[in-house]
Amino acid sequence: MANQSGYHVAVVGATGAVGQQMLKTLEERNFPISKLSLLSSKRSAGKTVLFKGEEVVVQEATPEAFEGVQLALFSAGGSVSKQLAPEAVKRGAICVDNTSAFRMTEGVPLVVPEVNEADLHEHNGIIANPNCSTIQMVVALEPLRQQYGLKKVVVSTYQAVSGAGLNAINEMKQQSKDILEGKDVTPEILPVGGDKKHYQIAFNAIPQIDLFQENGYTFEEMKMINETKKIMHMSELEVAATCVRLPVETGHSESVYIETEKGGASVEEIRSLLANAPGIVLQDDPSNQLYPMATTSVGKNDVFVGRIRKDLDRDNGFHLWVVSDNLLKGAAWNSVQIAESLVKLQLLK
Ligand code: NAP
Ligand code: 3JM
Repeated sequence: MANQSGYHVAVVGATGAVGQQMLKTLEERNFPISKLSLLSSKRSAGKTVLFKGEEVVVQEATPEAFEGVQLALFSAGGSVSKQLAPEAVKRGAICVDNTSAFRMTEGVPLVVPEVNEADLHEHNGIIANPNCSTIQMVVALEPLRQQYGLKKVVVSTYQAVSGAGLNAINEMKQQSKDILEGKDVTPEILPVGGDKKHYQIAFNAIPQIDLFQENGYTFEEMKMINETKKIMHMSELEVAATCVRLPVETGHSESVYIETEKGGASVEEIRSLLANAPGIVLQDDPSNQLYPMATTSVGKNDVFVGRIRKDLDRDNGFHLWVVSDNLLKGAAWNSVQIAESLVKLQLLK
């Protein structure tokens, strides 16, 4: 697809769960695109995908496919990014990478525009998009950090299957149907495609997302811990995470406990602070049973916050419930938002 004004944009992993939302978001935001290259593995090369009513043919992602590309949005897994993002940079592109491949690499900005947009100035061609669970949490934490200072964060997640890709969504749906029909099921994907064992996700809760590390935490939990410190420039922040997969199609929920530096804040003050913060919608009215839920976050770019309570034992302790569409603010929207920031800051040539 080509027209006169805008940038040559490549979407790597265009046929995937994130890639599809990336295209929808680029279309909705009317991002300035002069040429669009849709890239995937050999399996999908030749298929067509609709963008702004036009059929675009998907090509295999190769180093040569990045000739002339100015902006490349990667969401095709870490190994694809490790192999192809440097090839895209070599050819003059800026890459916004949705995988964990470069997030903790020094010199690679890890950006959530509501929190650390200015870090984009220091890029060397690759900008990392954080993990979905990290993004929605730091959007909620940043206004609290600015106002009260932050000492400690303890988070438990309730994550949707769409975060594990299209195959995981299909596995949950098929399993649910089979179980309701009294059939046996053979889990093949969740909790992690590449691990030794697989467990039923339908009607279940699995306390494993990504592979276990030597310290007993999973990689998803370590992503939340390390990425939060990097994005907020707070290596001293105490962070602990427990990540759980639920049979929810889309929308990650998080129970977040924080301890602030300054004590004495009231729930009302925190509500009004968050209600006026960028990227946040406050949904917190227990008397009317108003609180955020996965289903009501679907299709929205915002981070929803509710259930704000003061800890019963600590004056500087607060509990929050944070929900967002994991494929939008957690992935596609944050990436396109980074691209819009690059344009605004005149960093995209
Ligand atoms: P998905 O639904 O399984 O889609 C995977 C996409 O990658 C497809 O377009 C697939 O193309 C493409 N792909 C696979 N192997 C490839 C290869 N060797 N070369 C080129 N393209 C290849 O997965 P998803 O949920 O969209 O996630 C994709 C990646 O995005 C994940 O692996 C992860 O790293 C990242 N992600 C990040 C977040 C976040 O928190 N920011 C959230 C979710 C995912 P085919 O159609 O040809 O198979
Ligand atoms: C979300 O490389 C892979 O197999 C992708 C694993 C993955 C990641 C990751 O580590 O990049 C699946 C789902 C993520 C993520 O965003 O951290």
